[in-house]
Amino acid sequence: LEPAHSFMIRLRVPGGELSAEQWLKMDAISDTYGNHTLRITTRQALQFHGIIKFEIKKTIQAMQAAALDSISGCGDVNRNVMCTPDPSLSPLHAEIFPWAQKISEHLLPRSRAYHEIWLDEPAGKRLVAGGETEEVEPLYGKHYLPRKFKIAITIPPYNDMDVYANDIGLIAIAEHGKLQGFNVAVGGGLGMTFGREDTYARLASVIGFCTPEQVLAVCYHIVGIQRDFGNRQDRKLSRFKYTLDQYGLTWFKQELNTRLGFELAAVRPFEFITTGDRLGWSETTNGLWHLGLRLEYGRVVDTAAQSLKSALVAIAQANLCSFRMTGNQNLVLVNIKPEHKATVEQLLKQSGYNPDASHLSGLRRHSIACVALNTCPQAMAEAERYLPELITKLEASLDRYGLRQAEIKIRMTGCPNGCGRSVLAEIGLIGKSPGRYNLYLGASFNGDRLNTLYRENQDEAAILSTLDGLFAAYAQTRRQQESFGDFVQRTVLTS
Ligand code: SRM
Ligand code: SF4
Repeated sequence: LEPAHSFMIRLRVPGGELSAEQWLKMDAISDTYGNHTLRITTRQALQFHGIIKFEIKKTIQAMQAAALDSISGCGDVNRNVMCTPDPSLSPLHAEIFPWAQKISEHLLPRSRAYHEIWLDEPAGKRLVAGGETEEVEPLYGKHYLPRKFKIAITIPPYNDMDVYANDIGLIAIAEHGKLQGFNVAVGGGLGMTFGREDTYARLASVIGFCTPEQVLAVCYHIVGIQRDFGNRQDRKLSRFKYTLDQYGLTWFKQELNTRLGFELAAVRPFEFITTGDRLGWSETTNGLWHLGLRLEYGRVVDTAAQSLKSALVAIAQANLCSFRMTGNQNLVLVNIKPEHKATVEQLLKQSGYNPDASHLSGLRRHSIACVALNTCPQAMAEAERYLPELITKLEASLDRYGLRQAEIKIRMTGCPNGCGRSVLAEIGLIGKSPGRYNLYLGASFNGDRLNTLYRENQDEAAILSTLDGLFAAYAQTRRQQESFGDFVQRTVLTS
């Protein structure tokens, strides 16, 4: 008898949008085939854990019945394309948001293998070039990319997509209320491997500007360059960031311009203020309301204390909104009519969930944790299951120094792969072994500076004591408006 192997399946959801009907169908999958939880990821997708091998096919077919798929959720291809999901962040949002879908579609593999294997599509619909019998992949070719590839779109002044963490970051530029195009940033990637000094996190470099009409070609050819020049000998060095650093940005820009047949224009000015989500109610000019909900690391679950999963089902059943997942593992309920606001709020409150995030500390509101134990095979330490408890202990320090509402960004991952983007946190904790973490400090609040390794292999007591000292100093000697990351950078890391 074969053991009941259990799998994780990741949905592809460009921009993180699900209709109420799709939400209900995904919720049903989690109960029928999964572990009764939905897990919103740091790339605005949805994961199902605990899918038994014999039920993978049924799960994928249930996704298809909701017009959703798992194509490029994983693998050496372009992954889920992210876009700022909250319509209240810009009047141009409705114009920019569909680009996530368009870019995702443009860069999808053309193979019908997924449809044949999982959806019982008859063989024969394959793409074959004149006389060939083998399938042809126009972009990915025979061997696909050397490694995964990631794209995100963000709308300044919000950097809620952590755009610099992506292989391609697209920064929307508007002038006089009209979308002009996108600044293009290349070569971001956060993964590192302990013991391999030649691996490192790198922020994307902003290299130019393209119009909306050019953006599909720009993305396509950048992916093509990585396909042709990326390292295929060593997977630890195969991300696009290493290709760029090996060949240099000047070479890369020339190669891109040649493939495009035009030059990228000069970078346009922009400014980022935060990587956080807007929580709570906000209204758009069309009179519709949006409710940003802070979730505990993306896990949608019913517990003894709180039945949020059921409340979201009730909201979806009444068709009161659409659902948009954020890159901070949160959820925005969008397009709520004014007359439905009270019902939405009541359903959430009845479930034990308080939609007013101001009762949470600033540290908790700005926290991210990756999945880690017990489903992630790479995890060396806890993250999602432990960070809430660690924050409770840190809140005692914050209270001591009057910092409960201070907006400080903390992120934890169970290993240095960086799924919770901990190297972009003001306080970053990266798991080394059970109960022990490397402590990184000093990233910027707006996501444009990485942090620095401060202490290695720290247990909880050491982490609490180090941070207590730093919080005390921050409360006493910070400059006006100085973020915790900037403070630590100025007083500890560079002094
Ligand atoms: Fe990730 C691998 C979870 C975002 C860098 N990531 C994994 C795997 C599949 C573990 C594995 O190799 O078997 C994790 C599954 C855990 C589980 O039990 O579910 C996993 N990654 C996640 C998610 C679910 C974290 C979360 O808590 O939300 C995120 C899913 C995103 C999505 O929807 O597509 C997730 N992963 C990221 C990010 C953040 C981002 O993209 O903004 C990064 C850092 C950015 C980057 O790519 O550089 C990231 N994941 C990695 C890496 C390191 C890649 C590298 O360049 O070295 C791995 C390992 C690998 O690829 O070999 C990895
Ligand atoms: Fe797993 Fe490491 Fe990613 Fe966390 S950072 S989900 S432990 S691979």
